[in-house]
Amino acid sequence: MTRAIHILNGPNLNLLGQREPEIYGSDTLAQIETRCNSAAKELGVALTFRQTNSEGTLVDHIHQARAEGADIVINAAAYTHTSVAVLDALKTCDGLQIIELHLSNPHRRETFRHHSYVALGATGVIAGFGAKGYLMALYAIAG
Ligand code: CA2
Repeated sequence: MTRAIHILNGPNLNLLGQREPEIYGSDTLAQIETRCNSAAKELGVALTFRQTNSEGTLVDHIHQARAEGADIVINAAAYTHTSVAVLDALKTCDGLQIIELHLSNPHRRETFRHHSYVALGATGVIAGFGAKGYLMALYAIAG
């Protein structure tokens, strides 16, 4: 059976490439999505790539990945540090691989970014490698 992977992106990541390139790089989310689609083809995985600015919709996206039995790569952005709802949704995904992803390394930044709810539900974490981290996560799951 073809492996399915959902890459889920949280709030403000739709603005990637437009501000703070020194922290988040200059690639847009659309460019990252294009690269992920090429890598998914190479790896023979079915990829769904999503972004939302709302917490409830991010929870819905996790539920949809779970319903499809898809592994999850999640950059929950600011909800990483605040959302018990996102953690609870991830914890329902028994048997699925979950990679917490960040473009920057939150541990080198403000202390409020040092705690992650997502990490409590994740198989592993990739942080600090910029846009390349998305491909690293795909290869970690399916390579
Ligand atoms: O490094 C990451 O990927 C983060 O998840 C990004 C979040 C931040 O709250 C996390 O601590 C770390 C912020 C995403 C905001 O995206 C922007 C995109 C363009 C311009 C400004 C912000």
